[in-house]
Amino acid sequence: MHINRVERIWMTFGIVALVLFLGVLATAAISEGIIPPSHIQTIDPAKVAQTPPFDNPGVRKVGDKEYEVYVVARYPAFRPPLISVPAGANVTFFVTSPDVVHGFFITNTDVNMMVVPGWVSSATHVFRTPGEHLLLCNEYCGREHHYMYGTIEVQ
Ligand SMILES: [Cu+2]
Repeated sequence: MHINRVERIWMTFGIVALVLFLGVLATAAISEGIIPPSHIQTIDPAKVAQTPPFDNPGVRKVGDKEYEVYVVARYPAFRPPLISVPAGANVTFFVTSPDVVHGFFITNTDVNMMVVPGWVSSATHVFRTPGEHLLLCNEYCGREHHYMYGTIEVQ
């Protein structure tokens, strides 16, 4: 098969660039120990339903204006679907998935995490004003992905 000289140069450039970028990515990921966003907390995805506190997901008051919210993202819904927290409190979300990769995005906040089976992703947020926020899965997880949402009610 004959390949034009200019075409060959262009293909070589593309392949070298691809290998170079993958090399940089792999080197950075390995040397910096890059992992999914979490407290480096792991969980057996097959036993999420039996593992406390994910066996009973929901809101826990852990101190004065300190809350922890445990959420299970399981296709095609979040458990619990409605999360009520007070305004002005420090709210830490702990999210895991027993099945596939999901997203955990709370509208009008900077809470936006990938939820990977086997890991517990966490983020802390203070909701300043009362109101409602939509909780969305923003990682395509299956045919009913667009039904995967919840509500954060700030009182
Ligand atoms: Cu989804």
